[in-house]
Amino acid sequence: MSASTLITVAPSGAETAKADFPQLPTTTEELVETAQRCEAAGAGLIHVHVRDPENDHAPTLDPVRLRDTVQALREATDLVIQLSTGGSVHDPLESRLTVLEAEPDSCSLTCGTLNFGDNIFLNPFPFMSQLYVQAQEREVVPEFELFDLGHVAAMRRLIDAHGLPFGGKVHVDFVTNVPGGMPGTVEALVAGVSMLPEEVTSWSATGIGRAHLPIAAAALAAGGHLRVGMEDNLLYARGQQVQHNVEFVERVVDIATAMQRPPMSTTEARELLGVKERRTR
Ligand code: KMH
Ligand code: ZN
Repeated sequence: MSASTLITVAPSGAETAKADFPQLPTTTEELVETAQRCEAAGAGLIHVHVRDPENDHAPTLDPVRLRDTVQALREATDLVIQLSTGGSVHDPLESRLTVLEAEPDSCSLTCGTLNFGDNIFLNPFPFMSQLYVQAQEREVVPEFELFDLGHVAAMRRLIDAHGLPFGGKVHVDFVTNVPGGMPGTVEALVAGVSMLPEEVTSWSATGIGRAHLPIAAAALAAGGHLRVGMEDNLLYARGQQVQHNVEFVERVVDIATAMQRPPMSTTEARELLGVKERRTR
């Protein structure tokens, strides 16, 4: 079990509209301010979905905005910068591949198609393969997003077909409680962890909505790392909206510290994930 905890913040996602939830950080300035506060509180990695303030803050995969966002975050923080290649459920596969051109440290790589509420989150195996190989070529470390138990088997197939990721480490993240994916229960999480191939060097977990806290506690107890943020949950407590992503980070820092698994530094996070040195400051 790792002595310290990697805390990932996923501050916005692609599903919530700014008009419905104004505290969602969607401009570059808001994202940078969020990243700085979360880093100071103990986060080591930021999982980023870029939005377009000139288009109602809708999700965008515009290459210029992606590159500028990565650069702004890199100049302002030491966080590991992970761009989402999942995008929104409406993004075409070809555009999702171009995310790597923005040269993030890490990219998400979802290991299978699933129902995503009333939509389909499309991740056919040939797309996964293409993304994986391109990430290897561009020296970007993938984080395997596992929304279901079958995704563990698909990741196994990917590693068998193409070898280890850039950097040699294999980090996975269980995203539980999406309507259509694995439930946000201790039993489902433990089943997923027990299936992980031996190549996996670290794992984290998150629970959508009301599974946020139980999955964080279960992951800590089982030796995993944590992901929190407004992408996954909008309520800090029953009936109480979260006002800033740092609230979620601070809460899990307290829990992890009490459980003798304090947050890891950004230097430790870089070593854990095997990311390439791209820092500019
Ligand atoms: N927005 C979801 C459809 C990822 O970032 O890679 C997909 C998602 C996963 O959020
Ligand atoms: Zn995401």
